[in-house]
Amino acid sequence: MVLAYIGLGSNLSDKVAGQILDSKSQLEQALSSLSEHPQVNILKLSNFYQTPAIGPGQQPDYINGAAMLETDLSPLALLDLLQAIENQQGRVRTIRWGARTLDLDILLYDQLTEDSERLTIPHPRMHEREFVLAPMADIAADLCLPTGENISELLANCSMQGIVKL
Ligand code: A4P
Ligand code: MG
Repeated sequence: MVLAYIGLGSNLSDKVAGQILDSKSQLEQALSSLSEHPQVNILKLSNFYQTPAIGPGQQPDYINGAAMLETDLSPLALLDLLQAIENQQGRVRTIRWGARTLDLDILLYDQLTEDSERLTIPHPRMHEREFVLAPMADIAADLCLPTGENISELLANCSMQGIVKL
């Protein structure tokens, strides 16, 4: 079993099974799908935050959060599961960093460092993003990245990007 941390984000609503889901409900639905998987156990969930979109053009604010999971899925099998849940919830990939109904990223997978075609772990931009570090600090403030950097310190040194705890 390993401990993995995932980042959750949404800035579009969508229809799932005939129901309109707003961004917060998108995250809740994704967590519910994850928790139904026999090889995933959600141990901790952060607060949710409303965060200004980083990316091209005018986009709605995001809702972001983070979760700590216990799993025996390999990193790629976990990525496949996250992408299947994104697709199930109407994720359409257009431009990079464009608006999306649901984005599920692997932030950390134990102390693994990986850089392959489909997967970069730790997530390459997590150390500089308040919308990742603030939820991570809720569930793993003392955790260190494989680089030795600590979540609380990274958050304290991160430029404030105007996020609001819900
Ligand atoms: N991939 C590589 N490493 C990973 C990983 N650790 N976890 C690959 C998940 N996927 C990983 O992802 C593109 C490809 O990245 C995948 O096919 C996978 O093989 P994607 O989800 O299709 O596209 P993306 O999310 O637009 O790309 P990217 O570069 O991962 O974007 P980021 O850096 O995650 O940024 N602003 C706010 N406020 N809140 C947000 O959550 N998110 C983004 C996305 C931009 N602005 C945001 C937010
Ligand atoms: Mg992504």
